[in-house]
Amino acid sequence: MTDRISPGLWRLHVLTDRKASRGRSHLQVAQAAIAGGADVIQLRDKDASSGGLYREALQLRTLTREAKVPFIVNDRLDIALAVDADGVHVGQSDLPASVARKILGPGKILGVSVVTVEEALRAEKDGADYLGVGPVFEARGTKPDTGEPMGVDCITRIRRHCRLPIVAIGGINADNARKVRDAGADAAAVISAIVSADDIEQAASRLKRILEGTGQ
Ligand code: 3NM
Repeated sequence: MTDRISPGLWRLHVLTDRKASRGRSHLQVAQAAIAGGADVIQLRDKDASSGGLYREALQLRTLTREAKVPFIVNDRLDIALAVDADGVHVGQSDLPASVARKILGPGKILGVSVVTVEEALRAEKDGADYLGVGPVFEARGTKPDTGEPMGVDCITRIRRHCRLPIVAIGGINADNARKVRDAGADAAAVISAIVSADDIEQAASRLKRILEGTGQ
């Protein structure tokens, strides 16, 4: 694995979301986010047909390969494998992490969403490379089925018990990104504050600098 494919070094995960992107395609969003410094692009589309998602994933694979940016597919292990993505991200109600790891093999990245320390430890045992932790702040605009915001304490708690990189998610923007960093998160995964911005590149660049600790 190259350094580029080391989740512990990633600071800004940008997740695509068709509905939040104000008419821009996954490809347009990803291009602008990469120009702004996104460390990893995650394709997330819960509504697309398999054929449609495959074609968009292929476009993102070409883009991210040329840009040397890792590419993760949310939930759809079949699509991740079909386009040779760098990995897959699964939630607690998706394919179990242990099964995803078995199918992916050892060379791909596996991210797992967790809320509790128990889930975090199980994900680690099941072969996760990083943990998605959230919702830290209110996120029901982009994930209607998500739970109550847990605040940054959930990051601190999981950080104390688990060594895997923590990627905070849920309502993260330029005003609160510093809090998740200070709480011990290695990275943030962001949808609306980036994909809904007038200038996606600028929004990504600002968040990246905050997460790196070089800007505000
Ligand atoms: N997962 P935004 S919250 C995709 O809590 C997702 O696991 C969450 O979008 C979780 O940056 C969320 O717009 C949505 O709040 C994040």
